[in-house]
Amino acid sequence: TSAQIGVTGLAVMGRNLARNFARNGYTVAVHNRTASRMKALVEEFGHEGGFIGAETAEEFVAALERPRRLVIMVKAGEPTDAVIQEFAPLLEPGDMIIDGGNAHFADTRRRERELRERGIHFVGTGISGGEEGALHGPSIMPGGSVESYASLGPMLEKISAKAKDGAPCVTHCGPDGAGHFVKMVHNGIEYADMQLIGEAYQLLRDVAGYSPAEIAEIFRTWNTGRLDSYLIEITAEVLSHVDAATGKPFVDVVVDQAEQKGTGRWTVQIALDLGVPVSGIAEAVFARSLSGHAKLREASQGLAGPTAVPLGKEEAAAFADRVEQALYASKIVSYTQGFHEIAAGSEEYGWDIDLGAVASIWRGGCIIRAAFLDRIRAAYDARADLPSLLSDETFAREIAAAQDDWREVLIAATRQGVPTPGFAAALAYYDALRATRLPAALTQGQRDFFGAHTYRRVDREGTFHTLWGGDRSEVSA
Ligand code: NBP
Repeated sequence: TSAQIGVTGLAVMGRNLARNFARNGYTVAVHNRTASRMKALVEEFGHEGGFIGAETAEEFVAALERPRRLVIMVKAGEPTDAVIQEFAPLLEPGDMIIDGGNAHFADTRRRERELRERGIHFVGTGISGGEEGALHGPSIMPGGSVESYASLGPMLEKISAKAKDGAPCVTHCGPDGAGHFVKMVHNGIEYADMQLIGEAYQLLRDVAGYSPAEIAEIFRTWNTGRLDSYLIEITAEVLSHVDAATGKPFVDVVVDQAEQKGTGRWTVQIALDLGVPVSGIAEAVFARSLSGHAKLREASQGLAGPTAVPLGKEEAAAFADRVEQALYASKIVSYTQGFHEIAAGSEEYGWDIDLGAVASIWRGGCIIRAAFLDRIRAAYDARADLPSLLSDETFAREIAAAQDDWREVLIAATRQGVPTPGFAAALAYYDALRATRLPAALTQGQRDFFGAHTYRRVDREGTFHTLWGGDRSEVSA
């Protein structure tokens, strides 16, 4: 017998992905640099389905039916290149290498180009959902050739998460690096979502005066409404958890320094290159890095500012409702910014990414799965060339209804000295987009003054420069 698919790299992700394929009836060849991991997998889970354990690269490749489908699940970066170099010489034209790691899309583009020259399809694939997702059904974002998707698509659809309407959470995002790009922005949006939830928590705690257990209940209630999502659900779980050793709320015994692995940072770096304002995602990345600057924070403990005075009971409940509005409005803005980045990447690299399909495959399996994504899909289905999610009538109407509360929450936060960079960046983005005039006109004037960078006028075609150092007359530039 031969295997329909092979997985090399059998740490948590690869092992669970291999089991997922096997549980869905596929025969899976399994391989790992250190063979003991492979043996442990076959020993422990061999009963779950058809596994073919391979100790060497040659055995592994020989076990695969042709054209071969070979999934790499190793640590992203150099290990991925090392594995490609090991296997590519053993493959034949038409074979497929699927990289399911968290690769940078630029690396994926390079690898795809190099392998294409040898006739091998390289399918950079974003996989979200952590180890549980890998086992029970992740959200899958493959790039690569249309041809490779014709062969792989049905298998990926089988092992993927399914949305509530039964649709598989996988779509061919576009050629070469499109899948990893979409996964990168997914993670950026995840950062923003988490930051906004964190700010909502802090406001409910410091301004409203609720305990973590009470806030958990509030999040549980929110989770039955339009904020229904995995992240809100787990937030309630984390907040209601009590530390066994001290009896204190778990959230109070954890060091408040957030870590990151880099995909959020990439989202912002690439957005800067593409000229896309993802201020909400950027604030989320910066908020994590600020939290980690322990010495800087220590040195700043004496700085002046108000001490938050918690509200009374009735006011607190009303305030919590306002925070829900602010959170929802800010969330719409984060997704608006994230989808703008995907649209810009798609344009820059000629990927032709279907934004509605992306929203659709994030509805299940992944960390940002949420009822809300149905609405985003509907917005793009109604109008594929939607200039921005904020141009969608439904979202615009919801923000219109939320904006007074959104502003009130930020006023309260500012007055009480509670940092809310995510909420504030989202509102600033919204107000800047709405503005009929921006101070960018002044910026242009300054640039023309110090650098003769020229400007355009509102009333005439052309480019102009004012002779600032002379008689200040205007000349055509
Ligand atoms: P790790 O990222 O911890 O990688 C461990 C695996 O890489 C092991 O199988 C290891 O083999 C192999 N490996 C390394 Br390290 N260097 C190698 C080399 N030079 N040649 C061959 N193999 C090498 O595993 P993971 O947490 O399962 O993640 C796998 C991929 O999935 C990563 O790219 C990750 O970013 C991505 N991802 C992870 C998650 C998650 O929740 N963990 C979610 C989504 C995506 P060994 O056993 O011989 O050391």
